[in-house]
Amino acid sequence: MKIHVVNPNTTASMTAKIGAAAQAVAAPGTDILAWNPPDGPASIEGFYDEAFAVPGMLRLIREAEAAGVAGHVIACFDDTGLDAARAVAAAPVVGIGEAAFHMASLVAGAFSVVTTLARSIAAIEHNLARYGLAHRCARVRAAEVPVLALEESGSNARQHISAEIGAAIREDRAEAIVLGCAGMADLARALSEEHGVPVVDGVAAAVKLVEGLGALGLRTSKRGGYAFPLPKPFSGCFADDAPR
Ligand code: 5HY
Repeated sequence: MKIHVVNPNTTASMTAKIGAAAQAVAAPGTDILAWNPPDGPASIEGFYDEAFAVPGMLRLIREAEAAGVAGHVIACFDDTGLDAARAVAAAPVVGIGEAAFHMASLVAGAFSVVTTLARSIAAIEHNLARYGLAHRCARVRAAEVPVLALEESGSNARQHISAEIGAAIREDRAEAIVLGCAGMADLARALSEEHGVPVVDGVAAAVKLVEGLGALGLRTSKRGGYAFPLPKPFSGCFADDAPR
């Protein structure tokens, strides 16, 4: 099966890291298509960046649908544009945030999230409530690491994330940790070994969930909110995005 893993920001090195993390856990016979849009923000740090990442991400969802993928992973921890992607896709669409929350709740009574910057916390807390998992999350923390610092060799991003994980275990009584950024995908195993608790990376979690949905033949319901968009004209720079 082919799985489309879309990094909604435009940083190619992060897309490559995400693609490698996805392929590392993919089953034999699963091919990962790791893409990012050419237009949009270099990183997504809050609601404004997220808004400008969605159109480019949706165009890739449509392109991957045409390529016949078995499913899609939205590799941004805010689950950027998740509902719109599900509306335009027939295949399942899984956000790495939602996937990680569910996986963590299967191995721990309470988990904490460690994300990048404090400005990202509100969207994550909103999603936890929307998914009905807020009661399983002890706290959403920020390591105060800019997203693109995760791409800089020699940055002390990992140390900041590790310190916040230690605080979560001590202060929140977190039994598991969710890494709150797709750019942390390569850190989960080492951080789990360092701290002795499950550390969930949403990219890996989402890939396995899409494989599972595919194996069960479960695709996005096209009734209700995820029905295909109605055909209508779109104007200006969105003319080619019009539903047909
Ligand atoms: C992400 N931003 O996973 C989120 C994380 C965040 O560019 N990829 C991004 O900090 O909101």
